[in-house]
Amino acid sequence: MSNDDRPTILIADDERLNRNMLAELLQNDYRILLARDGADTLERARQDADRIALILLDVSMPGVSGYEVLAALRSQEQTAGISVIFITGQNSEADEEFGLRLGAADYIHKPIRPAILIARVRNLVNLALQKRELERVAQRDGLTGIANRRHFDEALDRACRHAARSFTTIGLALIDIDHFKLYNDRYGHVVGDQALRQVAQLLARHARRPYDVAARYGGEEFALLAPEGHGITELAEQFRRSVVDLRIPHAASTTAPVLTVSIGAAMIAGTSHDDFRLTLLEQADRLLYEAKLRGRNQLAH
Ligand code: GH3
Ligand code: MG
Ligand code: MG
Ligand code: MG
Repeated sequence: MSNDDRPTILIADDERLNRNMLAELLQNDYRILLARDGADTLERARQDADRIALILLDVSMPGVSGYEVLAALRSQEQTAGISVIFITGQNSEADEEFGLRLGAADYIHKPIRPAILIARVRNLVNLALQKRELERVAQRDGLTGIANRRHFDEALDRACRHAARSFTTIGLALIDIDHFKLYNDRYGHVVGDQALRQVAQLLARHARRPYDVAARYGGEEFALLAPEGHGITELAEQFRRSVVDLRIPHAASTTAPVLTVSIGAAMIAGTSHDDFRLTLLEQADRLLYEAKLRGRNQLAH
C-alpha cells in the first residue's frame, strides 16, 4: 500500500499512446491507474472501488466496449457510484446521447483539448470526493465517530441476505451501559458524552474481523454485529471485561464502583424466511433484559 493520498483516476483505453497522453496530463495531480481493455477496466474498478474517484473510459475497445463497461459498473453495488467520463472518437449526436443516458458524467471528443479535459476532470473529481464525504458522514455517529444506526441497519440487512444465501449464521450483541442515567446525574452530560466515546472506541477495537460492525444503536446502547456469527459470545464477554478494565469511576452505580455494561448476545442461522432478522434482534434484546435483571455487568447468551 502506498501512502499516496491524491485522488485516484482510472484511465481505460486500448491504445497505449492515448493512455500515456492522458496519464501525462493528469499524473501530477492524481494517482493514475491504467487499463487496456474492458475486462481489465472492470477488474481494476472492482479491486479499487473505494479509491477511484473517476474513470476516463474509451468507448471503442476490443472485446467489452466502454458502453458495456459502464453498464456492468452500474449493475454492481460496489462500483455503481463511480463517475465515468467517456472519451471517444465516435462523434455522432446519437453516440453522445447514448453514453450520457447510460449514466456517464461527461462525454469528451477526440482529439482532446488538454486544458478543457483537465478542468472537467477537476470538477468531476471534486464532486466525487464531496459525495464520498457525504456518504461517510451519513454513516457515522456524530458523538462517537463509530457507525450509526443507519449504517448498522444496512449492515444487518446485508448480513441477513448473505446468511440466507449461504446458510451461515449471524451473531449480534446488544450492549447497554449500566445506570447511565445515574452517571449523567452524578458527573454531568459532558463527562457522560466522554464516557460514551470511550466505550464506543473500545467496542470499535473489538470489531476486528473484516465484516464485524460496531455501531451506536441508540443513546447509551451499542451493537456488535458478527456475520458468520461464531465467536460472538466470546467477543462480547471480552468486551464486557475490557469496559470494566477502563476503570471509569461510577460512584453512583449500585452494580460496581466503575462503569459497566450489560450485554445480550444471540446467534441465528440464515433461512429463506426473512423474519429471522427480527427474531435475531428480539432474542438479543430479550437476553439483554435478562442480563439487567440478573444484576447487570454481565453477558446473557
Ligand atoms: P440501566 O442500567 O437499566 O440501563 O439504567 P440506565 O440509567 O442506563 O437506563 P436509562 O435508559 O433509564 O437511561 C439511559 C440514559 O442514557 C438516559 C440518558 O440521559 C442517557 N443518554 C442517552 N444518550 C446520551 C448521550 O448522547 N449523552 C449522554 N451524556 N447521555 C445520554
Ligand atoms: Mg479505443
Ligand atoms: Mg438503555
Ligand atoms: Mg442503560
